[in-house]
Amino acid sequence: MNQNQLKKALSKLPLGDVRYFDSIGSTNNEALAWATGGARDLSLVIADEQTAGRGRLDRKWFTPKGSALAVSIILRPAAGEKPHLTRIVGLAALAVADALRTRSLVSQIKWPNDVLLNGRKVAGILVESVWSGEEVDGLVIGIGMNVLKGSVPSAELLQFPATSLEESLGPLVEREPLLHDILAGLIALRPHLGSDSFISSWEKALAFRGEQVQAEQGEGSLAAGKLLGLESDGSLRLMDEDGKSITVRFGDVSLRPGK
Ligand code: BT5
Repeated sequence: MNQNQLKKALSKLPLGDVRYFDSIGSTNNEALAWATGGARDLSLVIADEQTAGRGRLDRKWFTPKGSALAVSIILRPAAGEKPHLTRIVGLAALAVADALRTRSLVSQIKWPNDVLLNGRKVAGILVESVWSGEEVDGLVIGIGMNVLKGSVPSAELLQFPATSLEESLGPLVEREPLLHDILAGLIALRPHLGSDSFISSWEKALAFRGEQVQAEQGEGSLAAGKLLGLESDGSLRLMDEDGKSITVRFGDVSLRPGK
């Protein structure tokens, strides 16, 4: 990643501080430590390569050198945002989807934390919190996106098929303006986090809406039903075959098309 180009691309955004690494274990780990140590709102950790990138639980996220976007955004939630922190993963996913839309790509959000292009995962999001006593004092939004083909892991490493932007846009996709657009989208959408229109935009962007899905939770428990939409906290609403409503809460949920 070209650091001068990166600086230039981000220079007009109202960011905190920016730390860039050619290679790092995990940008989220660096950002969590920095947030605990007092990083300002909208500070960023960006890396060209991650050697220990993380997904949810102990899953791995692959970020090979020179081909992907790996960024962690630190937020210091304002008092008015604190009741809506479960929506932050939606904020990040919508910001990614908006940046893709400006490149004429229609993506979908596979609830809770994946962005799909042509039914394949192009980006994953990992939101983590820093606590001060009983209060969330900081959030780290980690976004990993496959830009060039070389960033897509081989199929045996994946639970869900993956793709890269290159597969839709060709090899000339630049990471710096892409990151700019994701951040600009997130900053623009953030004041609407608590609104009803935020939830309806998120719902509209969901993959499998109106279709049968299976949501596998933690130790293998399975909820199945038609995907209706979202609760106001961002939980997923399904309807089972008896017409009964099911709420799938955040956590380690994997969504798949149902039968
Ligand atoms: C995620 O977890 O999708 C969240 C990924 C967040 C990554 C970012 S990169 C910047 C920041 N720093 C970090 O250390 N993490 C964040 P989950 O839903 O648990 O999905 C993980 C699964 O995605 C893995 O088990 C693989 O099957 C698959 N996977 C790993 N690398 C991938 C890639 N590059 N593209 C598509 N799928 C991938």
